[in-house]
Amino acid sequence: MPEAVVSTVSAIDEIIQGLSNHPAYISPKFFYDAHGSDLFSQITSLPEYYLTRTENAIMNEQGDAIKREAGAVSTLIELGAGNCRKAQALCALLQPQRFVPLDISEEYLLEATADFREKLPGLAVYPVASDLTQAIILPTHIPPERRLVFYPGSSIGNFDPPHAANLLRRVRALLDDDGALLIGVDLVKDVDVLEAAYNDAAGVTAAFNLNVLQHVNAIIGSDFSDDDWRHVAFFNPAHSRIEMHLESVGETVVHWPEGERRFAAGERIHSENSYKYLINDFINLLAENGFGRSKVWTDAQNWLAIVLAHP
Ligand code: AVJ
Repeated sequence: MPEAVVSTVSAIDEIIQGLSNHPAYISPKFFYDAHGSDLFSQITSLPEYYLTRTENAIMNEQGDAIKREAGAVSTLIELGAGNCRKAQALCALLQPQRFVPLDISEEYLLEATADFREKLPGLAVYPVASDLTQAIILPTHIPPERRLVFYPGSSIGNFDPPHAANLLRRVRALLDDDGALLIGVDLVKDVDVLEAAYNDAAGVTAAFNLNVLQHVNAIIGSDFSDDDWRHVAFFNPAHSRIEMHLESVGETVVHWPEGERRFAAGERIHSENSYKYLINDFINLLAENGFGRSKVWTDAQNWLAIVLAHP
């Protein structure tokens, strides 16, 4: 299969702009080339990465309640669908007529879709390669009635609060008044638990973080070498977010065809924010952005919440 291509003009410009900035940054959406998506899938079963298993446990436990609250669903739309495994269970529960998975990694999405169609034959699946920082465009034949947008995994945490608000408004605009949003959000908790989830002993998160440099090399033709960088992740309480960075081991110059960037030893590239919410703040964010009525389910430790939000 050919390498998935996000080498649009906007991706190239965006990466060069981020690398030229002080401090340098790379958007976390560039983690997800096919290899990055695969590494993320491995992260979801790490012992330290409580998010996925906690969310799955809540979904399994609250299946009946979710079904009751969601009512009849004609189209399930999943944002950041990845391997589409969460939606398989949700489709079995809610029995929609069609499933529209959106993901930034086209190659990975098409593979996941093939697997999904084998497991749930009968269901119409329309995969859409889509960058959620841009306008969300669905195939025009998807009826507007009774849509459920599913945004699991606390991926909303990648957006800073104003951008999260903007995304929620754009999701609201996809829905009729009979639609709903089912969203997973990671909650503030003990710092040691949070930091362990992003510094796993097996080093998969480090490999995931470093892989973004290879993806950037493929997009802009730069010469990042893994050996020059190390993974750094910590909780920043002032912003209530996990931050991931890539830290230059020594002094390094990174070149690309039309430019370069010098990094001092210890200088960092900011590669991800993962916001952690207080549940009430998140409910308020929903309410301020078009979702006035919310139902919340959480686990016994209050580590993660699943919210069903109605317009
Ligand atoms: C996919 C954004 C929810 O923030 O936990 C996992 C990505 N980064 N380990 C997260 C991620 C490092 C993940 N999200």
